[in-house]
Amino acid sequence: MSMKGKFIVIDGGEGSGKTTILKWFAETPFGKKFLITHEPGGTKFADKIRALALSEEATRAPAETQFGLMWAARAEHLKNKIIPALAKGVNVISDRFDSSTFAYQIYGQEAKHLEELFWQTREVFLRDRKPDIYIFLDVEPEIGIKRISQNRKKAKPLDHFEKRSLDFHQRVREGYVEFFKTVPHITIDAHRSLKEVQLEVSALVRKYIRS
Ligand code: Z5A
Repeated sequence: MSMKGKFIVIDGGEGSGKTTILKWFAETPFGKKFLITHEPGGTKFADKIRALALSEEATRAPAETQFGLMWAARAEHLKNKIIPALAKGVNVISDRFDSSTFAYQIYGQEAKHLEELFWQTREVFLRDRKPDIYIFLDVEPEIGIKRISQNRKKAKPLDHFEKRSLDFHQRVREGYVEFFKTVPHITIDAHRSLKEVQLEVSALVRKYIRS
């Protein structure tokens, strides 16, 4: 089966702006042509797994549990939403993907023993459906956390990952840097104003889709 659509992932730590930027992008004339989706979740069943993974009860769940839940949700999302769109020639952008599992479970939750299993699972689950490019919105955890704790509390309560220590979020950032040594990616400096980051993301996507 030939895959015509391009598969782009946008990822980064807390408050890097992914969600805000994708919401804006989805409303632009260019953005309307994309399937914009997110993880964990993206389908009805994957959203149920998301609810489990982010529930209070999961606060103390070990990395192995979260690793399994995230990959289960991803398999659903990929098979039932992403692959059908790509096959129809639709370009897909996912807010978070396997880069988040590497950063949060293996680095954030300190489970380096899962690293080999991560790459094996990635090969078996994604096969020829690996993202074409990852856009990494890089921001210092201190700054990202400040953004979400100032602006987000009322609209959407913080989940148990967001409530973790600064050390956790620093490890997550290290995890992203490590992951991106292996896959095609573009790093964007997300310390700048939302407008600047937004315009850079949009220009990059445009350039990438045309190339
Ligand atoms: N998780 C995992 O552990 N393993 C996995 O495999 C996957 C996920 C896939 C839920 O994710 C959690 O699941 C997540 C990782 C874990 N844990 N946490 N935390 P989610 O995607 O549902 O939630 P999130 O990504 O953390 O939150 P978010 O709302 O999507 O945040 P964001 O995209 O990073 O930021 P934002 O909502 O766009 O922006 C936050 C605020 O900052 C907002 O008020 C903006 O206006 C402001 N902002 C953003 N950019 C700027 C700039 N440049 N300047 C000033 N202010 C800004």
